[in-house]
Amino acid sequence: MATTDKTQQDAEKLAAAQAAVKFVKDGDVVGLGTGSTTTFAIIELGKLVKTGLQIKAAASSIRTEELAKSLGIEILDLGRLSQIDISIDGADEFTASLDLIKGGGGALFREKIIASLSKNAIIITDASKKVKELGAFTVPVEVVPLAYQYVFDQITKLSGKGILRTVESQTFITDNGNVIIDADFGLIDDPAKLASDLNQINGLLAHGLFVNMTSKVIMSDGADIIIFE
Ligand code: ABF
Repeated sequence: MATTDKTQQDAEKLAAAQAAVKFVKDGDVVGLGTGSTTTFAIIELGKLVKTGLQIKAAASSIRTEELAKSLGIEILDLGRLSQIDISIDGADEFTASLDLIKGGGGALFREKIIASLSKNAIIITDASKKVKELGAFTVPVEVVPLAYQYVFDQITKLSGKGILRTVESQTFITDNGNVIIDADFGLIDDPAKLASDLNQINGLLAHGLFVNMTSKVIMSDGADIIIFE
């Protein structure tokens, strides 16, 4: 049973992050995800850069970019990259077949671009993220505001129950100026099919189903590092 103790959970996140950064080599272009687990990895990379590791990075959010720069990690323009050697990111849920739900942190669009560019896409998690079937966590969907109602209605037609994401009663706006609908589809027995259906919706910029995009998931359960690949 995964721990709910924050100290234990942070220890697991750190252990997974430390295991992941071992895969980063001199000269790599590194994709940096967003979230508390990835923050541990970025801090570890910052330490390695200070001791001579030569890397450049692409960031999946403004907050990740600011953290990386503050640690002396050189940031490249994501929009000018045609390949990333290795990326390290978190997830909200993952299955043994490496299907993920991501986007709880609101950075899913740039995270998906980074994952799409990555030769080696590594996901790091504590034990609480492993599930048998995706869907207990709602699927974040980034929507261009002009298409909000249309996309909302299309999600409903797919039997999803959508809720506009707010933070302290204010509509959440992504780094890209869009909004997020958190869509509850219940347990998802065919993530690839749902991902394909969502991809057809005009005005839907990105969704949080990451299917066939992950090289390995590195999970810590507090005692061991377990690699799913
Ligand atoms: C990010 O990591 C998001 O896609 C996901 O929502 C988040 C998980 O955050 P945390 O590591 O804080 O649990 O990549």
